[in-house]
Amino acid sequence: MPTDDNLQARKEFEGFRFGIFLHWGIYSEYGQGEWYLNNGKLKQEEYQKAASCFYPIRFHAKEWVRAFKDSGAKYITLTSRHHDGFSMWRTKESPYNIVDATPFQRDVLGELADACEEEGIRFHLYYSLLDWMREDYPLGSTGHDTGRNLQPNYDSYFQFMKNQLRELLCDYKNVEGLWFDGYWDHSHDAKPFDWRMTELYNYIHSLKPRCLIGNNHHIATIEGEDFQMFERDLPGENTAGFSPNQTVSQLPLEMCQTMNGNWGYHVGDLNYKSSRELITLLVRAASKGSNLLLNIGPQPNGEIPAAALDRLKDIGVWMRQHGESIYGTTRGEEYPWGVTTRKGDVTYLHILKDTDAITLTLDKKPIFVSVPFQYDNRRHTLKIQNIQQFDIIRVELK
Ligand code: FHN
Repeated sequence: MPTDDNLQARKEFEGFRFGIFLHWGIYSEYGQGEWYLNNGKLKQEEYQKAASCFYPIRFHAKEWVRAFKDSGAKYITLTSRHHDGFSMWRTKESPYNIVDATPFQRDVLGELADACEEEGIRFHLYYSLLDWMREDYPLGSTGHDTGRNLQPNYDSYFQFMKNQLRELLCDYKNVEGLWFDGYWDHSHDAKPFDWRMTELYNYIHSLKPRCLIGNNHHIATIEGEDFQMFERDLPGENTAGFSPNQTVSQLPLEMCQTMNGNWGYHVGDLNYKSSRELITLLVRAASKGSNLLLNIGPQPNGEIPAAALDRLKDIGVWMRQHGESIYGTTRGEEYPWGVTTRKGDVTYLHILKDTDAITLTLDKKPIFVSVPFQYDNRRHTLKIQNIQQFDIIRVELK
């Protein structure tokens, strides 16, 4: 049973509608995305050398967080440890971490946690369930060529994860959400693999009852989860092919998407979606009752790529003007011309397609419409003309 605190946290999370996802680690140095250890078939000794020269001289947690805040984002989700097993905080559980293994020696996770606290931004953490480096992690479908001497022992690996999660939740006071990933690594096992997720969730909630747990497992929600996530897809759509069996639950929803084509920094990927495309995605997500967790892959020198900053600025300008139609809204409807979002008796019409006029059947009489309109009392239809793509029309019902 979720506590009252937890239910309150879920409600607040649902109202946020916009967050920033950060994939940052030593993989960023290779500039080949966060799967480079696996995809490049590197041996761990070679790959790990990147730690000994990780020195992001231009990293300023406050500048990052201010840029996210100005974009209108209400929370961030940082990769605390991705599949390469490198921990972005001062963990006692492994020397392979940002403080002990790099010349930088700074706890970037802690600095971002503090900056978020100061700026009033919610702080969530991504945590990989799978590990391409540890010998005790029972090998799944990935990370076969990293050259470790495998000694699978899930009890020991499970304990390691619990210890790390305890550090994250107890040493950094403002961690309000955990975003698990990698569960799918064992989805093709001949004998079903028991991740002991419910046990892990109970442990997390025993440490911090209001902590919001989500898992990118691409299946229906598991007991103990507090929000449901969809990778590269609006809830209920399966265009990316990750989630054919993922039904939409009653939990708060979140979809994640990249700004370009990669999660981690990729030096060759300048194929960024336009600001307009990203804003449209945010609107569509809100209309599905979902948050958008928009990803950025920071550079190895500690800077946010300029193309990402440009888009954050544009989104911020739009959110300052139109945020009312996004924050705290509930699921709306989809129409040939666009979508709607709702807040109580107010419906926001987001015109996403090139259209001159729209006609809408309402279940109540409008008492206010932000543009000239005609209302047919008999048919209960609202007609609006002379509209333009990307207009937002506020309709208040009696
Ligand atoms: O393998 C990861 C990937 O690197 C990235 O973190 C994404 C984010 O949704 N999740 C996994 C793929 O499903």
